[in-house]
Amino acid sequence: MKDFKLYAITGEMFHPGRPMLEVMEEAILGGVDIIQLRDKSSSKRDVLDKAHALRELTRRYGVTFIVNDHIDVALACDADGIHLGQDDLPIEEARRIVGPDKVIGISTHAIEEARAAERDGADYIGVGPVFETKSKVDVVAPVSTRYVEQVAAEIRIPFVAIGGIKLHNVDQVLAAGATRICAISEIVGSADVQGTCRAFLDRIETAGRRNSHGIVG
Ligand code: 3NM
Repeated sequence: MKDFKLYAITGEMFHPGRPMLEVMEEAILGGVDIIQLRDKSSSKRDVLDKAHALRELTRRYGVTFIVNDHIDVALACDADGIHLGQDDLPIEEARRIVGPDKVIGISTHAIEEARAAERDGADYIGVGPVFETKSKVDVVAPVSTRYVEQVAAEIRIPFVAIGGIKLHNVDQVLAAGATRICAISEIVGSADVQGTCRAFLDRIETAGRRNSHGIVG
């Protein structure tokens, strides 16, 4: 898959009164390179409508588009890939359905799940929730930056840190070895979505430069 640094997920409850497409376009203008449609409450028909609209938007800007949970919606709108949870279809079954070219990502919350995802052919994993989050209802307890360190040391496929990541704590996550960051509330709930994305990217790039010079911490 095309590499990425900043991954934004939709979260309409964080921007009441503002159209989702407008907020996600601002995130794109701020530099996010993946957008995921995540909608656990709308009807499948409504999710499909949103998916078509986001597909059109992301294609216009050359941004990767991922659909959460709904493989059928992902295929119907020709998304670049799908994101699975641990209780969704197993990766091998999902791969059989979507074919070799689509991206498959999966959320992981422990190193055993990360190892299994790598073995089963995931293209990337989510690593979290690093901190407490209110954006996910069935969320497990925070895994802390310790789990980020474990994954950074052991897992070879791309991983993205997620869960409660804000501008005020992202440096801890980057210091633990993350090079890709995902957020919902801090991005889409921001009064300045573009500025927040640029600030995240700046921190990610600064941490990357420090690491490539062998500076720790
Ligand atoms: N998945 P926020 S945490 C969707 O750990 C999601 O797999 C998580 O939202 C995981 O940036 C999470 O607002 C919510 O905390 C992320």
